[in-house]
Amino acid sequence: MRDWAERISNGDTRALARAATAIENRDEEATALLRQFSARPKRALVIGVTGPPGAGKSTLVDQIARSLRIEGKTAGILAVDPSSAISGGAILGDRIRMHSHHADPGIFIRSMATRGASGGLARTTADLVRLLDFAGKDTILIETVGVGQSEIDVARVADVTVLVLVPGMGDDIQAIKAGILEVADLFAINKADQPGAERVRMELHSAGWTAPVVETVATEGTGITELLSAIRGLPPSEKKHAGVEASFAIDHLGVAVNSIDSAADFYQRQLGLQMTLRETVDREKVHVAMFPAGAAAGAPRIELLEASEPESTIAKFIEKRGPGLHHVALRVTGLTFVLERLRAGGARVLGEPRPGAGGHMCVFVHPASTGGVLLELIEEEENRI
Ligand SMILES: Nc1nc2c(ncn2[C@@H]2O[C@H](COP(=O)(O)OP(=O)(O)OP(=O)(O)O)[C@@H](O)[C@H]2O)c(=O)[nH]1
Ligand SMILES: [Mg+2]
Repeated sequence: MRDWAERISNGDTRALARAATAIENRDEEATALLRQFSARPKRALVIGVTGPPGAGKSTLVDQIARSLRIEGKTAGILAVDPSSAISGGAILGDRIRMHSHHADPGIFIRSMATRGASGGLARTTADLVRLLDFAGKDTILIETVGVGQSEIDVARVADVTVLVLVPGMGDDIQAIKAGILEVADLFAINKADQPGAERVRMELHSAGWTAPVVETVATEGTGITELLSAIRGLPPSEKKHAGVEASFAIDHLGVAVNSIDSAADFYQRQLGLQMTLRETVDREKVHVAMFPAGAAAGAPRIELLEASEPESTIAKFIEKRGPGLHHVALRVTGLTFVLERLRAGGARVLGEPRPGAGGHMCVFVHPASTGGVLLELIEEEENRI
């Protein structure tokens, strides 16, 4: 496994391709591999390119990659098509159009047909970005077709998102799906060789959009240098962090106790809370009892934790610090993005999210990063993006 990661970081294209496939398939070995990437802060510039079908996104991405190569930089390209059931026409087209790069080891291209799973798409994309970053790609380009929520999710993975528009859209700008214009940090009016580019620019302006506008003719490579410098002129980290709209709620407070029975006496009999769950989790070597604080669905809970075996982490915790607050668990929407942000900020995220009891994903953050308490982040399946 260490070997595999090393080969990837040394630029071994076959090891990289194999890893990308493992990540797409959510293989177990992919999780182990991703864990090895977590320690390293992200270095690549991630550019999202989105827009309506046929706007010229692939041609533009191809040209940007070409420009980067001339500068001596490497690139990773992820072409994401959330609409295609199987390998659709667009993806195939992309393959053919991008054929010119095939012999170049400085460019790695991966097409993803995603079968409508918008949530998984964002996660896989984020993981592939981490992979390409680890592989040392200087710039990562993500192409998505403008169909709605999926590219809004994908845009969150990107540092900078370019929305590709074309002449002739005019008033149609108003009709572009809600939320898509908002993700744009930059507008590229492509096919500027055709009449009407100025009209699009005016429409954007009069609709109150203030992001920079660059005109391009992707087929001829015109405007690419301007586009790249506009992208680089944006402050990516600020944008990215502002763009993440995660939401949080307290899920539970984990309390390490010597004996659930005696602690339950307080919570149940004296305080009057209901015990809704009592079980032993063998993997964690703990007995668990849950007490919702309130009757509403999703009410925060008190979780009592008792060691079921001497070498349980709960036993060690009590030995070191005595019984008491062991962890705070927050329920999160947008875990993928929260983790990206935490890692970028250097927080000690303990491994990769893994399935917990009840179909949710959870991951821990070390107390050294949180001000002294172990933090558990939980994402419910239905909220996953
Ligand atoms: N005239 C003109 N045609 C362009 C330009 N850029 C792209 N095209 C053409 O537009 C068509 C679509 O280009 P693509 O790059 O495949 O567009 P796309 O947005 O990736 O398309 P999908 O991925 O299918 O949504 C192709 O025939 C391109 O040659 C341009 O600047 N001017
Ligand atoms: Mg395309």
